[in-house]
Amino acid sequence: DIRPVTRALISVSDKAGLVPFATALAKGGVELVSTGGTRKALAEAGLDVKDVSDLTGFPEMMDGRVKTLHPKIHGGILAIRADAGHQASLAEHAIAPIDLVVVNLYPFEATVARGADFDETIENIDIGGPALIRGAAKNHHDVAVVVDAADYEAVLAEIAAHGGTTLALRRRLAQAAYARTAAYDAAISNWFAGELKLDAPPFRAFGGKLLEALRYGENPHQSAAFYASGENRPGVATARQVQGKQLSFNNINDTNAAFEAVAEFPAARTAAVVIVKHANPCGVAEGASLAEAYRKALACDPVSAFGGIIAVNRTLDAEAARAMVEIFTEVIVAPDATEEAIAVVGAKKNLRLLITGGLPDPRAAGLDVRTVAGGLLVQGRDNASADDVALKVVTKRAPTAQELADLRFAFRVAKHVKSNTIVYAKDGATVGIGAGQMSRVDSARIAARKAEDAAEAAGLAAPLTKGSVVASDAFFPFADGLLAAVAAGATAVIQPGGSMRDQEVIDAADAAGLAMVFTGVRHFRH
Ligand code: 93A
Repeated sequence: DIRPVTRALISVSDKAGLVPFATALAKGGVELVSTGGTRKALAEAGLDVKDVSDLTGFPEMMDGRVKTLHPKIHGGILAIRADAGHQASLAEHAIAPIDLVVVNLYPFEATVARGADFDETIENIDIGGPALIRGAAKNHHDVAVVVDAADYEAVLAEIAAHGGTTLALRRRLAQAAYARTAAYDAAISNWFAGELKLDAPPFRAFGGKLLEALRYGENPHQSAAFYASGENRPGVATARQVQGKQLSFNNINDTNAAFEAVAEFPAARTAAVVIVKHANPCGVAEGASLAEAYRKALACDPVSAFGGIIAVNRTLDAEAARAMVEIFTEVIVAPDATEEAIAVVGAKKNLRLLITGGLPDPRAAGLDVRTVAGGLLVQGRDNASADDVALKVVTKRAPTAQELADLRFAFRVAKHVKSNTIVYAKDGATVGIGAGQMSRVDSARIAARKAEDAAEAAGLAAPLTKGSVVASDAFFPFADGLLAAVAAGATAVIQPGGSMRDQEVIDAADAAGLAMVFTGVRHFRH
């Protein structure tokens, strides 16, 4: 699979490293062909270089807009060496094969960066260069393509070692070539989007399809739009809106948080409801029916649930819908809904009802993308499931069957609460959720205090955290977070473990008679 290099087409805007590279090629007997500026630079270095127009019989024209765009060039690049028909075409049209294409593009990004005006920026969109690169990369079986001076060395080394390039190198170079043209086109479309004041230009780089322009973003002074990622995942992006006002940016974000969380509960096993406010669950419960699960979820934090988003894991029925329309709710999202339930929701004209047709698979791989200044941060979705983690009992006392069921429930919920996360749960319902604090102790205290508030509102003698279990999204770095949970009345704990002070935390749990299990899996969510 070695391909000797007899003819190289070199057309580079950035001439760094060019002369030594071309000199080495020429010494190896390679015929050099170049565009105007490149040819001039090489000729000045004393090298023998042909002009592209010597091959095409056409001059560069239209201020350089058309230089290499010619069948004599592209035929020489794209001809398959082992194809008799292609070889016949080369011969018939007197086309010289090209074995190496070296191109770096008009400096579009640098032109934008230095604040050039519109016309100059447009003129710096390279057309012929990407065509050369893409053609050579396509025909990498026979042709090597170099888009980065950093690869000059590798090409020379292979020619010296093997008298030509290896298929392995040509493949690697082809991949780099397409990465370069993709990034180049993304830079052009992002610049265009910025010029046209379109929303969220970076997402265009992902090929996202615009679903709708939103009235505004997280706040009224921010523009916003909703894009489809193309991922086949039932949810807010693919849902049918049965009724209600247009979804806002925050509605979409919160609805997604609620629906991804409720999808952790297999519909065949249990009915489940998640109520979300500001992207955090404020009540989650399982039950024999959706109506029962909703009442349990609502009881966790009825104050926060006002104006919230409700997600259910089963077909929404009329009984559940009747319970839900009793207080003000922004959105209900369900895999499906009965006609009767739709009619019940219909009484509230503004309430948005979304039908997704299914639940997203919490175990599915996928991407999580966010922006940072000057960059995009991409990670695999947190697709670890509470059902799959092997629990390790670390205390003297092992959890009872009821505690164990609630521990798994609480950890399932904790995955969907912003860190630092503390979730108290009892009888398949959250009874206190502490989210988004910078210290785990604070999350534990907030969750306990919310449970006290809920108990007071419900006229209960004691908060439901008494005799509850508690989940922590990450290990307790010290015993203090655990002691706060003990003070709130928790009897069992689920947490990843892995702290330097695990033993200190285990000792504190033993001293309080707690049962504690380690998951080995962390669910940070920021
Ligand atoms: O204006 S172009 O899009 N038209 C072309 O046919 C063409 N062929 C190569 N630009 C074209 N190029 C680009 O010219 C190359 O990508 C390279 O960046 C540049 C090198 O020009 P010169 O050798 O004149 O400096």
